[in-house]
Amino acid sequence: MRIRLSSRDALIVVDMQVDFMPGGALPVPEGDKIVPRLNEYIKAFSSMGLPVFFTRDWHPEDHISFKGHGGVWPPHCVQDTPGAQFHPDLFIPLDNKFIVSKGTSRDFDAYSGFQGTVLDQLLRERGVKRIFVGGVATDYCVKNTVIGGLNLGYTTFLLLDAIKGVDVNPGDSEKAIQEMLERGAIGITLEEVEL
Ligand code: VGL
Ligand code: ZN
Repeated sequence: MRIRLSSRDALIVVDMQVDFMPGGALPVPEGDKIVPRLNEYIKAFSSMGLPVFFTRDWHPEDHISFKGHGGVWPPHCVQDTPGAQFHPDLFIPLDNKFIVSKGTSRDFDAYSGFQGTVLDQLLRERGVKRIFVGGVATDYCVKNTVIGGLNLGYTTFLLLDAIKGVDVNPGDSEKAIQEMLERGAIGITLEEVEL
């Protein structure tokens, strides 16, 4: 498929934070390996004047998703800590970029960038109809953001060459990809985008 980007497109980069990278608190294996490809997408969208959205997990230190506070995850992406920062090599455009924090309240978790955030409102305000989603983790926040976007009526592209999963159980990421595609997401790679 050939995809020509238009003024109604936006890129969504999911949770490319230090704690989700190898060596972090909740590492996604090879999560750092997708940074160069994501940067290519980011530069392509940005150079065309298209908005780029960066979601981030942004938890209080006693967040409900943490072990000992009712959840299953090790503490991660605690607000204003080094682990919550974006990967240092991730390209963050100066203009037309938006940072969307999620999971910011103690008693509420969000795997989707749309859950409890202004992401949908920001996209709508800009007339965005198609979203292109990459980042981590394929089997959690990427999956839920893609499904959230589909449910809200966005044409949703899954960037197959710019996602990585946790795979708590082997095969989780592959299953997540199949589910996203079955629900209507369109899987693409950068080669299919006309630059
Ligand atoms: C995520 C587990 C816990 C994610 C966030 O970004 O995929 N996974 N919090
Ligand atoms: Zn989290």
